[in-house]
Amino acid sequence: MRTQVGIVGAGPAGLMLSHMLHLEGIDSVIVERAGQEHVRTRLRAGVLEQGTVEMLRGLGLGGRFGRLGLEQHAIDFRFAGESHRIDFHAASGGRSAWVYPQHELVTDLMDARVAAGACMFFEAPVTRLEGVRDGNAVIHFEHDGAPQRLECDYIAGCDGFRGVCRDAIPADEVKVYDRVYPFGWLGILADAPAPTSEITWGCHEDGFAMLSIRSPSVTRLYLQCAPDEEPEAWSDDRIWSELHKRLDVPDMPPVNEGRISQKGVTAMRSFLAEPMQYGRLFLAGDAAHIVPPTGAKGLNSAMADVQVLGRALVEHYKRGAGTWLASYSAICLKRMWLVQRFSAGLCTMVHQFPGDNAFVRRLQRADLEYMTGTVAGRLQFAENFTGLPIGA
Ligand code: FAS
Ligand code: PHB
Repeated sequence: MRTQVGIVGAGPAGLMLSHMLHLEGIDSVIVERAGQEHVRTRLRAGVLEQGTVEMLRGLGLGGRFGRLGLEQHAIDFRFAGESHRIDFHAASGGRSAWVYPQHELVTDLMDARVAAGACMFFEAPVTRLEGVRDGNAVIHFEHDGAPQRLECDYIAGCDGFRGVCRDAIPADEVKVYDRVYPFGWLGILADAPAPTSEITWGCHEDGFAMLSIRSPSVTRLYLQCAPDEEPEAWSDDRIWSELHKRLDVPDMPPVNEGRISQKGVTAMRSFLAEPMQYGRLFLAGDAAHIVPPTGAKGLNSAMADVQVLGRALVEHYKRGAGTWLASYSAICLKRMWLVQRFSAGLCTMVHQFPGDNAFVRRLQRADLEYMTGTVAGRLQFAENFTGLPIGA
């Protein structure tokens, strides 16, 4: 079996790349270890930045998004018992973010690939890559109980943090930057409408909390917890009590309670592997980088990588030029380090770290006051939250 671009992973990065290439008449094959239904229904991110939305609309994927996506203009930061809004729409000169659950985006992408008759293998774990350096790239995978091989011109490693593609780069050719945080997020889905129309952060001395939105009747709420917390250790009563303590302030409607339909703990990590390319292999999305979900940058960074990689492959196949392919990693890393800076900075600003003394906690409060209370602070947050330029 042979294709122009072999894609490992059918998450948002792999599906989006395959869709982009298809629109330009470039052949790709996706190899995914999980089942299609599992991929479609995994609950993850929830916020799209302006650049991702422009990408969806530009690639003919704005239909369902246009009906279900909820445009956001501001975030309400709660600290010192008060509400401190950042209107990032005004501060950024009219840029927005949208609430649109990742599984809805994956559904849109998967439906588009199925409708186009894409070649996709599910329940097909990739076991190893071969020949990425010498130009005879091969993806080895298993499917229907038999070993398979896919020969490719190029391989896109879109297989997430725990995939196999990053390890295809020799250890002495890759530099890893890693930071694991001493806390996690207990995330719940609740059948309860948001009390206001805005994402709300609780920067409380007992720990961080967030209220986000998934639909007019469903809210996504997070509580800072121990990194190895068992979700079952949190009763519904304990969850709602902590959410009210960390999010409610006088003069604003309190958090609405409702049936909790999903409960899980997400660990927090900042991770980046350099370079993001090696020979015929190109890493995109979580295969190359992880950010704490604080800044809502995981999914959006995957889309930004794919926008650059898709453009580079189209330039190569359609115009015979290799400039973008040669500089793919440099272009993505320049932007990704700024995304790492924003995500890690926010994470450090709003969470309570074990062992921090009163001075550090007062510095956190000063950072929040500067970010929400000054023109420069609001502009910096707005530029980053609505999305940095891609491919600059
Ligand atoms: P993905 O991990 O989505 O997809 C990789 C795919 O590769 C998977 O389908 C996997 O099955 C497949 N794969 C792996 N190994 C393979 C192999 N050997 N062979 C074949 N296929 C293989 N981001 C936010 O912005 N906000 C959030 O709130 C947020 N919450 C998250 C919660 C959780 C529990 C997790 C895990 C992530 C969360 N993220 C969040 C980050 C998330 O949205 C990612 O950034 C996004 O899924 C990245 O997309 P991909 O790079 O496509 O990787
Ligand atoms: C989410 O809805 O998952 C979300 C929203 C805003 C953030 C981070 C995550 O800053």
